[in-house]
Amino acid sequence: MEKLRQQDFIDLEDQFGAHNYHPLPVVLSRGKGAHVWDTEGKRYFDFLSAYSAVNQGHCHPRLIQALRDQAELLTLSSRAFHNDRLGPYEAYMANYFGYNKVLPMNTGVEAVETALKLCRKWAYEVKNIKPEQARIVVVEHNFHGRTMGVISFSTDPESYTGFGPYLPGFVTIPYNDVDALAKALEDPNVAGFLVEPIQGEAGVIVPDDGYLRSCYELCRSKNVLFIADEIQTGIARTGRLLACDHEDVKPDILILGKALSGGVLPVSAVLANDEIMLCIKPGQHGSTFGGNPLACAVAQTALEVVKDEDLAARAEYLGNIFRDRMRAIESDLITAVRGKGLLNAIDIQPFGSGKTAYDICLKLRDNGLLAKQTHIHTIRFAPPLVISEADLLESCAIIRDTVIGVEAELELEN
Ligand code: IF1
Repeated sequence: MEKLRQQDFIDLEDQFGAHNYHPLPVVLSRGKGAHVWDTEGKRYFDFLSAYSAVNQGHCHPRLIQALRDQAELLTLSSRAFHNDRLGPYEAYMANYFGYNKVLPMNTGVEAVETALKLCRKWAYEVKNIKPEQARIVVVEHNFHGRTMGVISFSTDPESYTGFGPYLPGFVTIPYNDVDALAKALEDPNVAGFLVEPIQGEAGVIVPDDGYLRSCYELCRSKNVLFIADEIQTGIARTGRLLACDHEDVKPDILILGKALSGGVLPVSAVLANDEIMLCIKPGQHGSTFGGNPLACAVAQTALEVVKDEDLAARAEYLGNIFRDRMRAIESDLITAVRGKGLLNAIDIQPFGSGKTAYDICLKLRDNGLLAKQTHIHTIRFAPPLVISEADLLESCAIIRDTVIGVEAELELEN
């Protein structure tokens, strides 16, 4: 068979796949650490890391070894039976994050749904809210996934339009607004507050210092569960194990996904203490694949790697270098640089040229670096945390040269 070119793969997806994405035109076939290669052998720095799922780097040898070893023994038992990886993994994980209990799921959004169900159960069984009356407070510009439940409280028209009717029981307040939360919590039927410690999809929006802490204390004072979606921010991405650690906040319900498996397979989890977690009884929640031995083996190894390679400290150290370098770029195109650890974004102001962050991402691709725009004028930069300092500096130079090149082009056009 004739070798397929990149465009052929793109055409196949276009013809036979649903059109629910508009990817950057590059077809990847290999990854190692902070690098990926396309089908033609061109190498790139990966500055998306599959939305922070590959914090440990592509195809980390320890993760692949764990996958291989377990794959030859047992991949799936279902929860109808016990398996010999689940218990040890749950014990490791509970101890690692400091919670009594772990509830394993697969994708991120399933873990969010699990947390919402858990919060409602707790509301009725422990907080004694009247049946059907429980409310959960959420914030504007949230992103928690794609299920019916979660899009019901999305404020992004693209995410929710045309998918109604929506699930009731949610109250939306502005992000980074402690007073709004205080007001919302005056309703005694509020059972929980769901928040991303840094909003990813919204454009890497970092709230004011003290926001999480104040929200947490408000929740505490009103007997409301503080539920943190750390699917994107957790597991060392922001320079701490959890983004909530920056403010010494310990969520009542912690939601993890993405890098929990180092990008090897979908593994997510909800953590909570007994008073909350034991509200869900046998038969009331579950998943065919949740807690499967393959996932447990990989996830435990993924967490070990984060500790053994000190990835949180790396993210903190390299993140400071990255933001310094971005702020040093002498270009009027860059109007903002923000982030924490290695979860960063820059805003691009295109001089009314009609050019968008997407156009810059195409140029970055040509120059050997893959990144993804979010909204029209923001580019997110989130390399694997294992990236070497030399590679990070080289990447910063690529970004600088690309932005300066685009600016020069625009000036020529004007
Ligand atoms: C897509 C965004 C990132 C998440 C948070 C839950 C989930 C996500 C904070 C759901 C997932 C992904 C999903 C992916 C794109 C990506 C994304 F741009 F859409 F917003 F990362 F920033 N909570 N985020 O970020 O996890 O069920 O997907 O495992 O295309 O939807 P999932």
